[in-house]
Amino acid sequence: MLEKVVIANRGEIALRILRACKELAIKTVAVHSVADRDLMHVRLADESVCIGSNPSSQSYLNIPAIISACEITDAVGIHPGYGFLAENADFAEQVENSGFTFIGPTPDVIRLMGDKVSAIESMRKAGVPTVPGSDGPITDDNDRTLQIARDIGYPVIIKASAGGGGRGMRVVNSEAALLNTIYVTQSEAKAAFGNDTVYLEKFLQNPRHVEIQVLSDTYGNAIHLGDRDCSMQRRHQKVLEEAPAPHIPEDIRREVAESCVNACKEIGYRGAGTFEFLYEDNRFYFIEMNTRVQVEHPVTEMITGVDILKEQLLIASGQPLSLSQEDIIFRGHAFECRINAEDPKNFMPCPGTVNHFHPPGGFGVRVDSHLYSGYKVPPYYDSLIAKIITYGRDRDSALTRMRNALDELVVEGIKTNVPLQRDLVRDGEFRKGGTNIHYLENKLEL
Ligand code: MV4
Repeated sequence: MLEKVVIANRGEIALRILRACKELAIKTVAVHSVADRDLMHVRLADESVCIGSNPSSQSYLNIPAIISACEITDAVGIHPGYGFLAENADFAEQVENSGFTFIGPTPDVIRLMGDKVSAIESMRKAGVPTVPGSDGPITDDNDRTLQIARDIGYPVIIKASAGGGGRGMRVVNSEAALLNTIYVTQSEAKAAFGNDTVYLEKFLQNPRHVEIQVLSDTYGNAIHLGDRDCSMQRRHQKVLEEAPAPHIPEDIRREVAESCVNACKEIGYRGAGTFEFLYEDNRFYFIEMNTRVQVEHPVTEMITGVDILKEQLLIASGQPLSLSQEDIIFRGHAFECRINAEDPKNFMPCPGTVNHFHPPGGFGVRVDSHLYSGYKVPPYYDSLIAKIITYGRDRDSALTRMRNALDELVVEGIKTNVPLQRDLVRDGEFRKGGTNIHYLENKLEL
């Protein structure tokens, strides 16, 4: 077992990593910025190291400082959480070259999935369903490009291979606009990512965002933990997630999940990962893979009983998966509401002191949060302050618990999006299940 681990993150996920380490009797080192001295996990960790000033670039993205903290504390592994350096292949490589364990996939696999053209190609070869498209980079053979788009039919979407998560993409509605849009997307990609490779896909107009959680060990074993629906989003920020994704035929659900397990084996995946799909008209289309633990992992934990953070640590310790696919029993339904320190009307961040925090509780209610009364939300990082997670034997009971949990929740002193979440869980269409990626933005426009 890993003896001591550096937690290279902050906020709720740092606390989540710390709790998993404590269950496995792994010692913990919190690394933090100046403003984050008073974070809950810094108090609870065995040791802590201040690694730099408040901007992320000086602290949570400061690779030499994090590796130095690992060295001076005699830690053996680094957990990157999500965001920051979690999907930075160069970081993973430097961690391993310094003799430490990166708790995640190998640098090669992170790099392969970071390049969307190569990610999609390896998935297609592994039998994962992908979006009809250019099947590789767009070349300078314009006649060929025009023919590909004609065959697929408009609208199409041009995406930067180095983009992802909604960055560097443009929709094209007609042939007249295709070549110019490709040129503009290439130029922007070159400026933003230093890489002008772009690819083309059929543009799906009203899809849902459904993703599959996987776990793989270093011995060629892989399993899936089912799916999550993350369609409720605004400007690529997820707001409310659930597992399982509602109203998907069981045979289609199983087939896509099994294709993900096969892909994990083909690419030599290690650790926890997520396959992102668009889902439209009963079909799944792979778009990207995330090589990290995700914010919304708790909904999967609730319906499977598997502690994903603990599994990450066990896999990184070199242990074979203790669970086989037959051991995974999907039971009930779970929701997660993300609570952000932001203005509920204009979504501007609202840092400040939380004078009073009262989390909800009771059967089937889980709160993943680093908040406490008197905690000061700093202005330097993202505004997620809590995740309210509810579980029930079916979707309705999990949703009833969420309505009640949000009514119990008290966060005073700063503005939060709690009013929006209270409204959403009472929304008629959402209550039916299966709303698409545009639903929230359309609702907010009214
Ligand atoms: C798409 C798409 C429609 N068709 N690809 C946005 C984030 C990035 N992960 C991929 N994205 C999209 N790719 C095709 N071929 C629509 C989106 C999209 C989206 C996807 C998931 C969640 C929210 C979204 C919001 C807008 C657009």
